[in-house]
Amino acid sequence: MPVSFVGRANYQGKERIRVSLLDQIKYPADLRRLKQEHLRQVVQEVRDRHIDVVSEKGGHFGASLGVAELTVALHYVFDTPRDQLIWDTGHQAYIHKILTGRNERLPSIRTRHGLAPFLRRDESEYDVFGAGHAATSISAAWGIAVGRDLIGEDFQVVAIIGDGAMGCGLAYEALNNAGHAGRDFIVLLNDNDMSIAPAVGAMNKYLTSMITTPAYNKVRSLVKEVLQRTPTGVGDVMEELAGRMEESLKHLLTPGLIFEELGFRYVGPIDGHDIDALVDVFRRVRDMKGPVFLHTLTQKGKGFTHAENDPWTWHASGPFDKVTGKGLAKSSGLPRYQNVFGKGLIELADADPKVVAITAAMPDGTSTDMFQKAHPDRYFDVGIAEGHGVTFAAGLATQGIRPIVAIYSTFLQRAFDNIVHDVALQGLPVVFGMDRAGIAGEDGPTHHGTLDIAYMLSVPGMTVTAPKDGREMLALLRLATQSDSGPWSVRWPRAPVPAEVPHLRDIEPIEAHTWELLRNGGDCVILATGTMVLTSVAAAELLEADGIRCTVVNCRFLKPYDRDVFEEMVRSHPLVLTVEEGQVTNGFGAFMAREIDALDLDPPPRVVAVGIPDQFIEHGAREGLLREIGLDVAGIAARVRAGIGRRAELEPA
Ligand SMILES: Cc1ncc(C[n+]2csc(CCOP(=O)(O)OP(=O)(O)O)c2C)c(N)n1
Repeated sequence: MPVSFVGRANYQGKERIRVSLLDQIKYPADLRRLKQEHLRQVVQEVRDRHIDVVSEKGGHFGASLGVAELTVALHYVFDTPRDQLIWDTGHQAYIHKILTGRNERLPSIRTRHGLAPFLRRDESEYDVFGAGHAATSISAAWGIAVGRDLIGEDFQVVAIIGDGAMGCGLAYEALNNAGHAGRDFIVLLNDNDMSIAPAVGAMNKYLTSMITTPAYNKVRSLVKEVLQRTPTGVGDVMEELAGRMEESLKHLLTPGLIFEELGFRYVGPIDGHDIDALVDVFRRVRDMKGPVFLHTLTQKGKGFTHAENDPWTWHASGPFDKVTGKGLAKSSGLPRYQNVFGKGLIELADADPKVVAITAAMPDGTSTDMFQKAHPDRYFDVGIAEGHGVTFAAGLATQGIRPIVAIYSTFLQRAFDNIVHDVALQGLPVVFGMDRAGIAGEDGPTHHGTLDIAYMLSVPGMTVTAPKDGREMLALLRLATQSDSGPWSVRWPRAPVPAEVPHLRDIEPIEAHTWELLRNGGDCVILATGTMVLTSVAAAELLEADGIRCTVVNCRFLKPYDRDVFEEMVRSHPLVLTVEEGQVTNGFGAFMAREIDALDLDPPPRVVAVGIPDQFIEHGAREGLLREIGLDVAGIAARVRAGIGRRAELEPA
């Protein structure tokens, strides 16, 4: 293997010249050939590499920096991929990718055909379990451990989970199920006191108190001191004794010890940036029997000053200047939907004291952080607990409060039963504001919001809406908070709004359940929804040049829909094209086809449903992905042309 020299100015100010170790590591087996004393340098090099790539390409940032030592030590001590590491969520796995055969391709991460943004079983045998949504790691690792025992294998299984994800109920369901079974299995808690935003909730307080209890820390250092003074010959016995002493005192002095009560052997807290301590502890834990809960403390953003000082902002980043930390991405000029929502939400709450906002650990992603500043007493971050957030909203609604639940479309999938059972079945007026609806872009299939139209349409009593622009989004939200017709959903994309949006007070009201006729033409009617409305208008303009005349209707209410306009349209056009930025199976098109069929028209119009095809859509830039699946101007125009051609074929001459 060629040896190269790394000589470059360090952005932290120091000049270094040294032989690169990372150049000699393609897979963890190469790492394991190094002496332990070299690991510090490896950690520095993987951090530098991560900073270099994300500063140029953008991506998830602070979490990987925080687990640099953990990642190096895990692959150093455990026999990966035979031993199986299950990373939670996967946003912190860039350094894991660097060390597992993907360093060269790292700059392609999040781009079409490039490395996946999170973890993918089909990308690497080291990605044991795919992820993107939080808190699945312990359940999956437990399944892997049980599967291992059933087939008589003997490898180690380690779930690595953050303290933010530990705020999610799923993690406790898994601990509760796994702890008392006695199987070999390790849960590694990476505790950095942060989710994307500061971690919230009682478990977070519990973990913090465990670390900061002065009596506990005093006992720990006392035990360490006794150990260090012990002559080597007596070491083993003393170590054992001291270990037991520490355990007993810990029981006395730390609050709760919830993990021990759940059946795990608790080890920690350990400094997650002390590579030697990690290697040592991992070796011991690897050889322990039964379930172990290992608690490490890390700093999110470690090694990059800007991120250390502001880990919230640096959870993820666009390209940036490594010295100043300033972002390099150009903005489109128009605000993003999420910002328009954030401002509108404040105005809604200013006007109505009953309006409150709920987020599930995504205050900035949903722009509810703006609301928090304006109305702190009416803002609730429930942590990564979407199901709980929805049922909590249902409880609030029983008291006359008007909750707006701001959760990404994809994460709201977690709460489907809560939507059905706790909200809709009781007809409670909860408003679901779904950001990242449709194609989310670089975050890929775990984050695209492709299913919400289908799942919301399937819920009896749910008013399902999709605005064509930011202005209409605010008007729909206002109407939703004023309505007494039970639950509402409003969806919007991860994109800039198509036009500037005035203050809510200057936006004209919309009448409930009405559609909007935008263009007239006799050859075809396009029933367009949400983001596809303006695209459909542009497609109709394109077709006009070929002599094909299309009516375009803005179907902002998907359910209940505008019955009068619907009947008029489907009776007067030979071709009905429905267009939605949502999964086409069971979506708006399928719903409309059924409604048209029920009219029993003779002759019936031909119905073409255009939407996201029945497959998982990969990661990449949003515009490119929309083009690929035919949800752009040319794609919609092509479907109209094909529909008209096919109809002509079927008609008798
Ligand atoms: C179900 C779900 N909800 C929300 C998110 C968005 N999300 C991604 S990472 C993250 C924070 C995770 O915090 P933690 O587990 O402590 O990891 P850290 O980033 O601190 O390393 C959140 C909320 C998600 N991925 N999945």
